[in-house]
Amino acid sequence: MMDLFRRPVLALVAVFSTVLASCGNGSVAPVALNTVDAPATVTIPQGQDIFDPYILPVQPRTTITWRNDDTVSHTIVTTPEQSIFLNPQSFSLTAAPGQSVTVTLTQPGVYYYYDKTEADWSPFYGRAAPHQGVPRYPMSMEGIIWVQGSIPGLPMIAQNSVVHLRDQIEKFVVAVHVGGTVSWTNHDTDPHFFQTVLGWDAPINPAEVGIDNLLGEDAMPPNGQTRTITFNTPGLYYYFCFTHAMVDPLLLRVYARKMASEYPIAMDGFVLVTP
Ligand SMILES: [Cu+2]
Repeated sequence: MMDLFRRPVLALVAVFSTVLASCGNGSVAPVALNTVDAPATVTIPQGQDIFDPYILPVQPRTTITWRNDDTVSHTIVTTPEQSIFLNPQSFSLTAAPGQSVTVTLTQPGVYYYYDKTEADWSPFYGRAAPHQGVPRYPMSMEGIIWVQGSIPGLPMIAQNSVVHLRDQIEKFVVAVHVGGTVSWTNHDTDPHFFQTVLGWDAPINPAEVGIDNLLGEDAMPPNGQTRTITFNTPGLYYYFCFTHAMVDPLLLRVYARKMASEYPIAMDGFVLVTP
């Protein structure tokens, strides 16, 4: 039993060493195995073109591993948008079939990355749009790493909106300091109905904050009306519009409903609330 358990760990050490050796700095750093904490690993399962889990929360200075169990190479690239809370460090990696690649992130914030061989960056949407025919269409091969911690200079107020005549949330990620507020102005002519994505463990969606109240009759009324929520619990809030998107019950990931005007772009977003 013990031997069976140890074998994958040793295999992982070999992969780590290979990755480090291929970095080109000429020396192989010793690998310290942390047997206490769960490893921060994102898996690329075979033939699905997804990153699993979709959202990975980690502490600063964590080394994150992407393990490619697929039979083709995948790229792992931060989207071009950068701010103090979105992609504060950029990375660009390629994981060959059967191999693992790692990156160590020190700066707290949300890292939004995608595979540029399976999706295209759309500046218009600020989203990675999936290529036609990918196995999980309309889901694109993208993922979120959330490095927890405070971010100096974050505002107490953030604004977002529903775009005029589109089933689209203007900004995918907004961020406020704890105690701050986020306002959504609905510039569309239809109402929209916001709800948090259920099933994630804290610190993702760690508290009832009222987003789910935007599911009700008076949710996001149209024609320039605004709804404001105060966020008193730090965390990463993942939400979507119930009428224009759905949640995959296994991946806990939002995807666009076919009738949504911006299909395949999903009507979803994140609110980062930092301590
Ligand atoms: Cu909607």
